[in-house]
Amino acid sequence: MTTTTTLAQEFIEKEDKYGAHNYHPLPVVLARGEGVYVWDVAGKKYFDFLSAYSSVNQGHCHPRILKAMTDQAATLTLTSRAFHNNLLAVFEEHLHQIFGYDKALPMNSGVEAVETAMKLCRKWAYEVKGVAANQATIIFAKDNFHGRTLSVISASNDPVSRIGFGPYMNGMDAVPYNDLVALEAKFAANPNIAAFIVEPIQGEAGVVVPDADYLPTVAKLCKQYNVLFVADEIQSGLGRTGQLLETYLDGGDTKLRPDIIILGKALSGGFMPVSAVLADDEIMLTIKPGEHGSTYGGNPLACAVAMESLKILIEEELPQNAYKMGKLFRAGLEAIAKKNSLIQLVRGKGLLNAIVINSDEHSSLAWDICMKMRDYGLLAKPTHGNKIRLAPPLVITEEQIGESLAIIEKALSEFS
Ligand code: IF1
Repeated sequence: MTTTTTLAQEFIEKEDKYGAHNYHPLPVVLARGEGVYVWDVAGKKYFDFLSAYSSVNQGHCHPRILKAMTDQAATLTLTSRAFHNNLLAVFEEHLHQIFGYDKALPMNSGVEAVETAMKLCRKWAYEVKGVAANQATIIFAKDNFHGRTLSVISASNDPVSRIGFGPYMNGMDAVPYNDLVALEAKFAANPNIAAFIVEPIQGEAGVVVPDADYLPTVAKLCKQYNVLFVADEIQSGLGRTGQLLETYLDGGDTKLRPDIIILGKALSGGFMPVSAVLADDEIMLTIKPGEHGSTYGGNPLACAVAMESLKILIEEELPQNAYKMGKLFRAGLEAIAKKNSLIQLVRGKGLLNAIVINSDEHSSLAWDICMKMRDYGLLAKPTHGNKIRLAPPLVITEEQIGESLAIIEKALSEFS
């Protein structure tokens, strides 16, 4: 038996009546969040194993971000970029100190930052690489997810994101993910390639971790063919996978330095849309005054929130916690998988994980399991039919991992 209270049902029906039907949410209506927990309108408490798609890495309503936000909201929120504000410079310097790129370009949503990176890549191709006007090509990986704008869905091969929204933008091409031979073949065949834009781990595709040599070789091939290596770390970055950026590849000598890094989501710890593109001068300075921007990009409120969000990640050692808790969590899932054949596969890194359910992509089983987990107090969402993403806030403790595994096991046991 599933339980959706009457009060929740009222909100769901009203949203259905007055809101666009561009989502199909799990039937739960949330009203409050704190740390790893959220509460619904009836006061029922849940573990949040989605973290707003890796945005609330710092935990819901982190008190330090709340304070930074309310202090700044009472002081100055928006100036536009027609004038300077006294936080943008500090935020940009902060990004430089943490990530080591010459410059940052702040935007709001993730997809805007992806668009910004694409514009930088094209400009760089024309002004630095010497590609003839309007000939630049950007390569993407198949099964990518980079957002919802027309140009970004032009680079998508997901029919649901794409079909019915044509005509699509030119100047893009795709290669299978985790396929270095295909990538090099593209690079060798076309001298007009500006960039390869890739997710270090494919999120929407169901948490696909590429082979260990994939990203290092991508970096090498990009250098060899004078192509920009662009990492969309919007979901994989900021501690989620057990390190500050997934392209750090567990540190040491293997640490990569993509030409462009795209950040979003957890950059504001879930408080507001804040994104940023990081690059060195050779790339960033190809865009001149007036050529790109956004009314809200770099607003002082966003700068205050983002700086505090970054400080928390580092000071609370959240990437390290994600690494440790992720290991424990996957070991627990593997143990459940040994007893319960419904889990076909456990995959992921840090606290970006997924289980593949032993059913075909069109069965409702993964959805039904998520409904059961909901009833037992844990929220997760199926993706691509038979995969369930499991990605709690990075502040989760060992004890909470244990409790969560017990809920997952109990829910699964009712289907086997
Ligand atoms: C939705 C997915 C996750 C992203 C990467 C850019 C963006 C995203 C790597 C755009 C956004 C989203 C958006 C959200 C669902 C979610 C998602 F399942 F669709 F793929 F996280 F896995 N690059 N990811 O993952 O960022 O413009 O949304 O701020 O509802 O569409 P945005």
